[in-house]
Amino acid sequence: WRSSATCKPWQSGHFLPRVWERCQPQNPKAINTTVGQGQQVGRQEKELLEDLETPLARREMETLFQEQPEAGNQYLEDALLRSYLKTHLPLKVLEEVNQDLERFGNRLLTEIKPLGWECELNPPVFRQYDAWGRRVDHIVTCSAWRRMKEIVAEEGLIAEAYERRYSNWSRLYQAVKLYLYSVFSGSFGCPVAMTDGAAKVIESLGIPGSLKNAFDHLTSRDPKKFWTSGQWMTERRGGSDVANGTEAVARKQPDGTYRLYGFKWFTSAADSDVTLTLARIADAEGQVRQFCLMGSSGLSLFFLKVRDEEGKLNSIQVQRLKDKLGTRQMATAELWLDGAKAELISAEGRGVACISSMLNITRIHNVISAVASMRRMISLSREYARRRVAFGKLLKDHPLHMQTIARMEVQTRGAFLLLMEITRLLGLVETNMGSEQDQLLLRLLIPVAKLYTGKQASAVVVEAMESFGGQGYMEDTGLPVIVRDTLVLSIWEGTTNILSLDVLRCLTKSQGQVMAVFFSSVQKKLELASSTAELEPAVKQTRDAVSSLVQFMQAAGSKQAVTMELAARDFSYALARIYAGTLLIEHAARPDASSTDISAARRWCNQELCPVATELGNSSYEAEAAVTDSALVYEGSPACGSRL
Ligand code: UCC
Repeated sequence: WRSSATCKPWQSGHFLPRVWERCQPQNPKAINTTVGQGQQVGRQEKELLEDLETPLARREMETLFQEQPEAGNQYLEDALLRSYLKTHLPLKVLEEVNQDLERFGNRLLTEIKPLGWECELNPPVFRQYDAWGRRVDHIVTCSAWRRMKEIVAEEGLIAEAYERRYSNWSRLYQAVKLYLYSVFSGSFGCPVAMTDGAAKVIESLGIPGSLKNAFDHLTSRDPKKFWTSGQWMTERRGGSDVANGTEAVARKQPDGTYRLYGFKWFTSAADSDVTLTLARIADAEGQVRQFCLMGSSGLSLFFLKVRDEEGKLNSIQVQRLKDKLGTRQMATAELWLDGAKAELISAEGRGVACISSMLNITRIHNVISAVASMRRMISLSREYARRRVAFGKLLKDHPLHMQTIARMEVQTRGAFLLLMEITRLLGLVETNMGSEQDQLLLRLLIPVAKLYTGKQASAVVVEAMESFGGQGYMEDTGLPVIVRDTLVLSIWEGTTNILSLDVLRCLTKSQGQVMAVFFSSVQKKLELASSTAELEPAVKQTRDAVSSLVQFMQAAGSKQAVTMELAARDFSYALARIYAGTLLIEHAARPDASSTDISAARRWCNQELCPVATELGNSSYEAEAAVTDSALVYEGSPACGSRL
């Protein structure tokens, strides 16, 4: 067996055949049991290599074909998470939280992970009629799914954020628990997100008397009392365009309540106890007034219980369950509202503005899931690399394989710090400890983080799946479940383009103030880091990117509106990359930072931090570019050829 040092492809005119030839172990006995750089291998690795040395025929029983990657306590194994908490949390909070997270990490492995898998194996089924032909519209969930609900209450996964025992750090602590929980939740993270969002809406309304009971249930730690909430926003005509797509009508009743009529096309976690939903209020003649017909100004927000005290549906019919690519553990349904009793909870016509605090929370949960999926796939991937032998050595001793995982690691670190930053800001804002600047920054960073991490996660989990070779594609490894359940994250809670446009909206609404706060926050963090010599290149790259972004904004100011629209996605990516780079630099400038913290910051900043500026130079955002885009897309398509 030749060491990798002798295996130099560039010395060969016939790259592939030569590499293959050289990498075939002529004699299994000759497999090197020392790691590339001369380190001794661990006991487990040694056993693995010895096992491979024994000829197949002489092995008593073939116990092992492929070693299963098994990561341990996710909290204990997450160096970045632990160093972040150590850096930011007050000592007393850290001590308490640390103990709880270690315990929770063990519970996840021993109890919650098997439940999550059970949810995958036993997805919900829809039973429309009972044995005697009566319409029951029963969504049957498995016992593991129902147990998940109890665990969410026991662990205070919602309660923690509203009890605020750790003041402004409660939100971050809740987010960390959810981050650890996410991939083992069997998609129960979805109802958790919406429940958190509903509690937030009720809290932001000042917990009115009529909603006090619901708030207590939604934030309860008592499994018997705990309720989950849905978020029924999507109708047939509008997923993104909620304003124009919502047809549901609300009719006022003599007792002041409303009855809702309409069709909800996607209702996630349709087995929830309560929900928030949007509808247009009809006048006394039963008509929806003309000015209310279109646009979000006509939408109002309602709270309703899905079932009555006896468990009967609240004048709701389930049409069918959705057949989804992923998140199959969770029931997503089409629902007819046929006079569902509901309570108006927003001012008339202020439904979208009112539900936006729910959207902001569920978007943060989306970020949590994205980062958690990336982290989990990398953990498994690196464990596998410690056990799997190919071409005579462990995967971890193949530099190209390690480079691939390291690139994913850098992406995940940037995303993780973005997540911590938004939950840190949210904690400050909701305990009245945040400044107006914090509020503005939070408003901007939520859509930025959501859109960016959704895309990152899809790319990273697919890349990580590949690192297991064919095994990554096998259902019973559980890896495809993570991939499937991650792919929805760029769609849920607003697609990448819709959120990019939301970024522009909040720029316009704040008259550019959000950008001033963004730049000043980046600048402050970079200043603090600029004395660390090893970070100089990264600091310079980030400052250059900021200058390019400023230039872009100045240039775009004099262009047509279509320019900003065409640039919206690249612009949002620039914000995400610059801010995440800044956070990585800040983390790497701590006195006790590790060399890997520094490498991560440097590598992140080596990528194109400001994709938008380059594109402006190429005129990709001019009005003519939009015409060319359409021509490119529709070339050869008979339906559109004549129009172009
Ligand atoms: O997918 C769904 C459920 C999935 C399950 C949940 C999983 C969660 C993750 C779990 C992980 C495990 S439910 C469907 C989600 N649908 C969306 O996200 C809709 C996407 N579309 C948008 O976000 C649009 O931008 C709309 C609907 C908000 C645009 O509607 P409008 O009517 O054009 O909105 P405007 O005019 O921009 O905003 C109306 C008001 C404004 O306030 P005022 O009137 O005072 O000026 C906005 O500033 O609402 C305010 N507003 C916001 N405020 C709008 N968005 C926000 C916001 N994000 N934050 C604060």
